[in-house]
Amino acid sequence: MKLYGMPLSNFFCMTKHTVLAKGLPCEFVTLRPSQDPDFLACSPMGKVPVLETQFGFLSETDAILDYLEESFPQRPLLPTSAFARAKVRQLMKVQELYIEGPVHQLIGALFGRPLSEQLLVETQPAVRKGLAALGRLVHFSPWLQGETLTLADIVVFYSFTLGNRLTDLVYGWDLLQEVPGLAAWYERFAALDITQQVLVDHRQAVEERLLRSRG
Ligand SMILES: N[C@@H](CCC(=O)N[C@@H](CS)C(=O)NCC(=O)O)C(=O)O
Repeated sequence: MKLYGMPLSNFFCMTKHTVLAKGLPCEFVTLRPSQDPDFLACSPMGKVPVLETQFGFLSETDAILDYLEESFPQRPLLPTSAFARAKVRQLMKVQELYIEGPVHQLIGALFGRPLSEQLLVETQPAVRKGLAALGRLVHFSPWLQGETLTLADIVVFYSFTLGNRLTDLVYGWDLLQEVPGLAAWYERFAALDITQQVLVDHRQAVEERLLRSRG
């Protein structure tokens, strides 16, 4: 397999972490998103990450993670019961739609672009609503939904990693303080060997991007 994307992308980091956690043979190829027709044939929206499999190309992180879990059930990242699996997916969806979605609107801050007053005013309450929903779904025992680390931990962690950088830049706001237990869980996940490996490149890419936007 080959995984295409760039370390700056939190979605790429989620997918890379999953591949490494499962111990799968995979080449990581640095590639930027693009609207080039050749790339659109592999990723219909021109986004990264993209996974190249023996059957063809796959984009959209949740679809890629599902494919990896179903194809390589060793070192499982989803629980066994259908209901527990659905709860993991529910949490991933809440993060994607109601936290990542609004926070991602602030991405211009990383590129030194001005953000509109309306965006600044509307984003914070939207994110607070998403954080409150997340708070109703997590247990921190010690992972988000129980004793076993799941895809939800991976997705939520990297979403907050970039998201918190953005809200800190824009509002001086630490999202991890909004849900009791979230900051301690974040530190626990950040200490994992695989996370450290993925974060090295991600943090460097974020700092380089910020330097360029200020330069
Ligand atoms: N819904 C997509 C989102 C992926 C995404 O937004 N990737 C960004 C990089 S973090 C990208 O490719 N952006 C380029 C674009 O939006 O054209 C997924 O789940 O994979």
